[in-house]
Amino acid sequence: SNGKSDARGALIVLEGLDRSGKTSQSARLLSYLNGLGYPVESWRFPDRETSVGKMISSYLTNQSQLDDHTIHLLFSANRWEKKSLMEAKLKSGTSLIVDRYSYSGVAFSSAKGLDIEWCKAPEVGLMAPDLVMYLDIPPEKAAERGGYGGERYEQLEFQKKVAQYYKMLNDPSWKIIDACLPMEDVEKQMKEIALDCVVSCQKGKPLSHLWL
Ligand code: Z5A
Repeated sequence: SNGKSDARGALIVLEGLDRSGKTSQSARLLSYLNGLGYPVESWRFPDRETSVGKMISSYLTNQSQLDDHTIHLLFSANRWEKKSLMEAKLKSGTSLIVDRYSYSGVAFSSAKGLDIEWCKAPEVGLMAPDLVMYLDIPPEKAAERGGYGGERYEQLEFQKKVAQYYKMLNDPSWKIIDACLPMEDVEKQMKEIALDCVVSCQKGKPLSHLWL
């Protein structure tokens, strides 16, 4: 390693149930890291702008029906179509804050009853996050926030199952954040953890691939 020329960006993923605060916190992290002078972008999955993303969006808003396996593979394909750009950004030194990733893919589909190993298989080979911050909130509390919209998965009983599957995916890249705390407290914790991660990636922590 010869210092700056090797400096790469960090892949930071935010996961959690619907209404756990991912969108609010990714915006805050973005401006914090930008303010410190780090190149950083905020991404989200599903990316509803691509052609695959449009199919996903139509499914989530109940405008189309798809078999559980089919929609699972579309969510995965939506990550694969962004993989080379993701890798290029990281290698060129840009950090990415990503709202939902493969863990959502596996947790939501297994909660419907699909085999967890089958769900993980199409994710193998995608870029592995350097850090996953899981915004932990009891499903009942999340449901009290801002009211669920009309999208397909926004129901309490289903969110409870998703929470159970998320817990099975916890690995050493995970940090569990108490998402019931006031927004500013959550933000403060997340900033510290994210900055540590960006610094260690800059120092040359190698990139890796799923699943670790
Ligand atoms: N899905 C899948 O099945 N497979 C996959 O591979 C992927 C996703 C990637 C769409 O995702 C659905 O796709 C999602 C999973 C599935 N279904 N569900 N559920 P999406 O990302 O498009 O949408 P979402 O993540 O479900 O919803 P969201 O609105 O983006 O939620 P959020 O980002 O976590 O929360 P927020 O918008 O930041 O906050 C929600 C409200 O709570 C808002 O009013 C805030 O002001 C408030 N809030 C936030 N933090 C706090 C605190 N700390 N205290 C009090 N109030 C707070």
